Amino acid sequence: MDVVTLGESMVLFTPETPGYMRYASTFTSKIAGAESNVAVGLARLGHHVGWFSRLGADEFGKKIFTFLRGEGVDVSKALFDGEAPTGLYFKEMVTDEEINVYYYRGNSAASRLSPEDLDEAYIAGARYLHLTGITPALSASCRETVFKAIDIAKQKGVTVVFDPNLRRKLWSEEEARRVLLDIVSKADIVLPGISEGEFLFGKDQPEDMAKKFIECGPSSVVLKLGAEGAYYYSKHEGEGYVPGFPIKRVVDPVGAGDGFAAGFLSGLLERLPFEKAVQRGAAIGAIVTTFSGDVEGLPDRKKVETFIKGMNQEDILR
Ligand code: KDG
Repeated sequence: MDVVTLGESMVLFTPETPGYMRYASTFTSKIAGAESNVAVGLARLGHHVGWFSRLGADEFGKKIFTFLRGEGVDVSKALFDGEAPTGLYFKEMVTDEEINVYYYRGNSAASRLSPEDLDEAYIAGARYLHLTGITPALSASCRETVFKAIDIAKQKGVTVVFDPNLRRKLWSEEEARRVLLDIVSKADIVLPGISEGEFLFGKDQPEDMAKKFIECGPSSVVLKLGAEGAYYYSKHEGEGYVPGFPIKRVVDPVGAGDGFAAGFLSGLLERLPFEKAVQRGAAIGAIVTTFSGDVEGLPDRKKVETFIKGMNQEDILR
């Protein structure tokens, strides 16, 4: 397996009309979840990727399972939990600028994920273990699962890639800061957004902030700078800025970071120069924002290569 990831996937409901959700009468249902978004992104690029979590033994759990399997993600380690439901999430697009998310995931099946659910051989067989800061926010057992997965990866020489993915609705600031920093210190590569860097270390220039991450332990950090692109610093691969890709209109920014992670990991898997891997991440992050939904815009290989070359941009930039 190229990449193994774990974490909660949910059914996402989006009102079909903009405005406050209380006035919405029809909703579209989609699939979401940071880690499975990354898995779908990698699968669309042709990589072997496994995702697991606990799903409710309900229709929504089956919907997620079927969808991810259809995308070519290995779901053989996913578990169905008859004692708790699949989590749900609603994305309210009040205006183009104001997007709110509402979670219905407390005590979900995924929040019952526990260290005993981990298959050591499955993790050991991957080149990369991808984790986000959402999972440790879900419950104590989820947090223990994340730390155990990291221990397994480290023992087996699997590279740990961590996206802090701060979700303030899920836990207190103090707890989030403490736990996220603990995971950063154990990860090999971290993929924070600039605002997450500010949350963890205070306001700073990207270069200085990257150094603070590196001082914690990882060998590489890629700081996502939104429309500005990214700044990377790696002990072995050097440092530099990668410019962002201009797009005409952001339709839905949610999931861009996961697209970035998928593109970046894909570049590493293909042993592209580090800068090119970051560039692929930035390109996919940009493409994703031009589609509604968290996984809908994740491109296949041809599309991302065309986008990076800047050919036929009119077809892609909407
Ligand atoms: O990164 C996008 C995710 O935030 C979204 O798909 C849902 O996993 C999710 C979460 O916890 O917000």
